[in-house]
Amino acid sequence: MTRTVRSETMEILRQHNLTTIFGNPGSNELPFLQDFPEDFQYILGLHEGAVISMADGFAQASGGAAFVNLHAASGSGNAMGGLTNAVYSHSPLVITAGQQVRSMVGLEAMLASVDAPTLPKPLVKWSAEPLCPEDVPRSISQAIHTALLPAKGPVYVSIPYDDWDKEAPAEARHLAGRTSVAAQELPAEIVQDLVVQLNTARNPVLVLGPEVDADDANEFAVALAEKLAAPVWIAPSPSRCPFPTRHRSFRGALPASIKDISNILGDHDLVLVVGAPVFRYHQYVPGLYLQSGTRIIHLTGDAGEAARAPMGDSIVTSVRGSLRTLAEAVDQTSRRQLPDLAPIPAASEGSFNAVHPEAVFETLRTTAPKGTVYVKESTSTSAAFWQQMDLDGQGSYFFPASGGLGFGLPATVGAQLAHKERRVIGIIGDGSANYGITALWTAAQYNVPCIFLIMKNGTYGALRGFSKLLGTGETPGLDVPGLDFVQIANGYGVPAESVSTPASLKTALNKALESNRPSLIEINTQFEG
Ligand code: TZD
Ligand code: CA
Repeated sequence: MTRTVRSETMEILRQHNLTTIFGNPGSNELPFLQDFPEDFQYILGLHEGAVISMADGFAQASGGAAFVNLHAASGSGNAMGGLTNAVYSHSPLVITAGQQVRSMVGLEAMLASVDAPTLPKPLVKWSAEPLCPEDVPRSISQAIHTALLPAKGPVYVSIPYDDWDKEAPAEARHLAGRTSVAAQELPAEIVQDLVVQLNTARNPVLVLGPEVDADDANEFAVALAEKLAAPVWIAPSPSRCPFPTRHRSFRGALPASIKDISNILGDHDLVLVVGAPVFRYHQYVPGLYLQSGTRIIHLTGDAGEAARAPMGDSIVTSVRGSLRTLAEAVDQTSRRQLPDLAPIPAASEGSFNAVHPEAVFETLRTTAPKGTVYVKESTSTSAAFWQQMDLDGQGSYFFPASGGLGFGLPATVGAQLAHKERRVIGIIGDGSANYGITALWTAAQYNVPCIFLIMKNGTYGALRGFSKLLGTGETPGLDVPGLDFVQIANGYGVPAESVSTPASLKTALNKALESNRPSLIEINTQFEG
């Protein structure tokens, strides 16, 4: 049987375990999907924003790559917002898009993607349109290896649809089985130097980022913190939870302003930042980047993060490998162990007919099983979340890594597709839900048993917070009244109910946990502006 560009490509995908395809098709993509192999599954999303974020949630929860197939420029354009998150979560998304037939791109026929590789730049690591059909399989292979080599991230390949039936070059047979590995262990002399600095620091502190969790290095972070008896902060604007939140070292998520961070770190002579940028600021509150007497050592797998940091000494290395090595090599400190954490405070009372966000999270903590995976996209409730939750273990928390809304609801579906054992609960704002709402349909049709909690406070709460910070007062476009998520969910085929008290939330949550279908709970929540 002659090997076609299509069959060779499918074999490469199969060898890389990329047999789940997230997509939304158009005419340009149908020839790729023709003769769809039985060992592959196609997950249809109804809008490309949902497609890309489902794939992102799937990739992050599974720890592997995810394959995406979009429709030319219009489909790729719809996915661009989601792509901003995938860049900063270092999600290895292998994104392909169908192109018009080669002979009709130049004359700009309908659905030709003019200068296709330029479209997703600068968001992707690599973007290409193979110069001839014979180079399609190798380009797909290059895309996969590029996405997975450090720093991981999304890539994009545009493929003219008349390429798929062409005969593949015989030498393409080398592609499917090949491997590429980054061996980035720290050399002994660097380890030695780091160990001396950590052993002799007077008051060291750890700042841990999402890459610790992505690299499954959480246990080594705990071991290092215990040997140093050091407090641990999660790096600002956290998109993952790299450290158990009820560990005595845990201090919470760092605030995201220049001034607040240097104030907190100013108590320490040595700051070890691992697996995060230095730093991912958000609110602009100017001040010192770093107080005198504080030094930063920065370990990251991302050379870009190392290069753009405004202070500190960076080492580009494997986060997992370096944390494991350091946890083993540093001395057990003679400083006193840190005291136990104070007990979690009781949740604040909500008002009549509205649950306080703290009570939502308290209910989750006391009702959902251990090992539950949380995807969160409710922007005004972060403080309540970190105060109330008890997160432990790798891969238990995901938040849009670049703050682009539309991640949460689809990523809940994608993460649940990756997890057979762990239940995934999406905590989604009534504003955020709308950017990825069509993923409800995918959850219903593929019977993905995730649970969506819609935090309905009627407003873009975070923006009300920002309007205070910026002194902009009452501006238009801040409220979102008149949304009925029970009806919306029913329309997409997901059973739903609305609750207004912690007790009814608990009942609804237990019911959702017992069912093996997706469900949505709309929670009337209180907004404290
Ligand atoms: N559009 C997109 C794609 N991403 C964004 N981040 C915004 C707009 C701006 N934005 C924020 O940064 S937070 C927010 C918006 C609109 C409000 C989200 O409201 P919510 O959550 O109801 O989801 P809270 O808890 O009420 O803040
Ligand atoms: Ca809201």
